[in-house]
Formats: sequence, C-alpha cells, structure tokens
Amino acid sequence: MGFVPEVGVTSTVAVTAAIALFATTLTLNWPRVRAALLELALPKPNSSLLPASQPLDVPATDEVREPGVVYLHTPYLRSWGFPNASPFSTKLETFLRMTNIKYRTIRGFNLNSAPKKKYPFIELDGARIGDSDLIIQLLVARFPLCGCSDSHLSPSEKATAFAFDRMICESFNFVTGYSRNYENFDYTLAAYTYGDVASLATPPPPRTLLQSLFAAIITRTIKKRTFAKLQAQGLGVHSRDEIYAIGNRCLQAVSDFLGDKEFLMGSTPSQVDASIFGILTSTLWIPVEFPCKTYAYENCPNLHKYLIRMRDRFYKDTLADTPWYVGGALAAKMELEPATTTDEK
Ligand SMILES: N[C@@H](CCC(=O)N[C@@H](CS)C(=O)NCC(=O)O)C(=O)O
Repeated sequence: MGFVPEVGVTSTVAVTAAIALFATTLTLNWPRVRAALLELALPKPNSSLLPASQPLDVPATDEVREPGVVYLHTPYLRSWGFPNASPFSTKLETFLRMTNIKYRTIRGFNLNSAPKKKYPFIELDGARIGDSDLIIQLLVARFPLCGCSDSHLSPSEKATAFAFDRMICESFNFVTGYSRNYENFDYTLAAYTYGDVASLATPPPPRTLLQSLFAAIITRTIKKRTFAKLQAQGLGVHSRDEIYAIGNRCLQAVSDFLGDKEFLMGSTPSQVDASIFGILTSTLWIPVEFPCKTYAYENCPNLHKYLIRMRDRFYKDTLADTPWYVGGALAAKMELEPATTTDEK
C-alpha cells in the first residue's frame, strides 16, 4: 500500500513535466505553429475549379530555380474561377501576364517565409522580394524589354494612372479588407474554405466540433488583427456607413474615368489595369455580399464588363473553361450572365 502515493507523485511529476515541455515547445515555436494552424485552417485552392493542367505551377518543394525566371509565391490559385483570391497576387500575376517575362507560380501560405510577411512575393535570381508594387518596378528595371513599362503613356498620364493605382491599392483595398476580414469574416472563411460553385447554391457542409473550434479561434484572431490594422491605417476610425461610402466613391471614380474606354488609360493596357483587376475582382466576383459590391453592380456596370475584358485578354488559356462566379444572389437578381464569352468588348 505504501507505494501507491509514490506512483501518484511520480505520475503527477511526469504529467506536469510533459505539459511544461509541451508548453515550452509550443511557445518557442509559436510562429511556426501559428503558420501551420493557418495553413490548416485557411482555404486550399479548390481543385474542382482548377483547369486540367496548370503548366505554370511548380511544387513548393522544387528547389530548382532557373535564372531570369520569376517564381511567384501565392496563397491560392484560380479560386472561384478567377485568378486569385489574394488581390495583390492577382495584381502581380496579371502584370506578369501583360509582359513577356517568364514566370512560374508556387502555392503556399507561410507569412514567415515572405520577406515582408505578406503575399505575394517573388524569387528572382536567388533573391526573395516582397510587395507587388516594388516587385513591378524592379521587374520593369530588370527586364527593360518586358513590354510593360508604360512607355506609351505621357508623364501626365502616368501621374493619373499612379494616382488611380494608389487610390485602389491604398484606399479602396482597406474598404474591401474591412468587409472581407472584419465585418464578414465568418462568411469569408466559409466561402474560402468551401468556395466552389456548388456551395453557392447549397450551404457549406457542417463543420466538425474541432473544425468549429478552430474556425472560431481563427475568426477571432483575424478580426482582432484586422481591426487593429484598420485603426492604425485610419479607415477603422470611421463608422460602417462612412467606410462603405468611401469605397463607393473610389468605385465611382474608376467607373467615371474608365467610361467607354477598353482599359483605364485607353486602348492599351497599362500597369494600373493589373492593380484594378486584382483588387476589383475581389470585390465584384467574391462570394461575399457587401454594400460596395451592390453599389458597383447597380451603378457602375462598365466595371464588371471591364473585368471580363481583362480576364479574357490575360487568362484565356487557364480560365476559359473554368466555371466562375459573378456575384451570387445579387448578380442572379440582376440577371447577369456568367461571362463565358469573349465578345463583351
Ligand atoms: N502592399 C502589399 C500588400 C500585400 C497584402 O496585403 N497581402 C495580403 C494578401 S493579398 C497579405 O499577405 N495579408 C496577410 C497579412 O497582412 O497578415 C503588396 O502590394 O504586395
């Protein structure tokens, strides 16, 4: 009988030591653990929407890198039939597609491996470079004959294009961020996780208990982080109505300036079109409804047609046969046809 308490003490010490070891390991490796959790929880590219072949995609583990080739790291690919659920990845890939620069895509989601802790980033000639805008400027300098230095624009047109670019990337993008990553994050997560064409008509499959717990933690974390970012950036101090009114003004400005033109600056695409396409597809074509999207469909019909034009011009090879999304219940109500044709111009 005398050894029973001893066993009890021994096992208590062992369990405590194991918990302490586990907690220490978790704390020391928290960035990796968090990245792994995000990787698990965040949506994977929806294979049912991927075209049969992805000639440009290389496995993340493939270490072979050709000099002079751009390796574009991106979290998703071809979600919902549009290029990328990450707006800035769409922007950068669209820019690359406008040029004759050779590139490959690498899918993954590990913010710690990104030089600026954000996606997209590229690898080029042994260096990792972050920020879509800085990357574009670097590529234009590195590949002077790339065909997208905007040399067809006058200095004053370049200034106008730059102002629109900043408005979309630095102002409007935060409005969509407020909707996607704060106000509607529960829905965004569901849409990202189960975002395929079938799930638009039918609700996503019920989550298991563990998945629900996970989703609740992720939702809380992302909402908190987004709120802090929006506060720091400035948009977060406004009311909901004010935030969406700011977004609507941006959309209206793009729509008015675009008018009947093929591309923002005329009949030739320029860098700003890549930015607008990247950020606006994430507004008009994402299966999350919010006031700016309603506003765009109701007041700026030329924007939707412009996006279709861009998509058909630059993604015909990979998205042509892919079912895609144009705006859920709202688009259906407005009887917008899925754009499977190219003669919208
Ligand atoms: N200014 C950056 C913005 C990039 C950006 O916001 N990326 C998002 C995905 S589209 C991201 O990585 N978000 C993760 C985070 O901010 O933690 C650029 O132009 O590349």
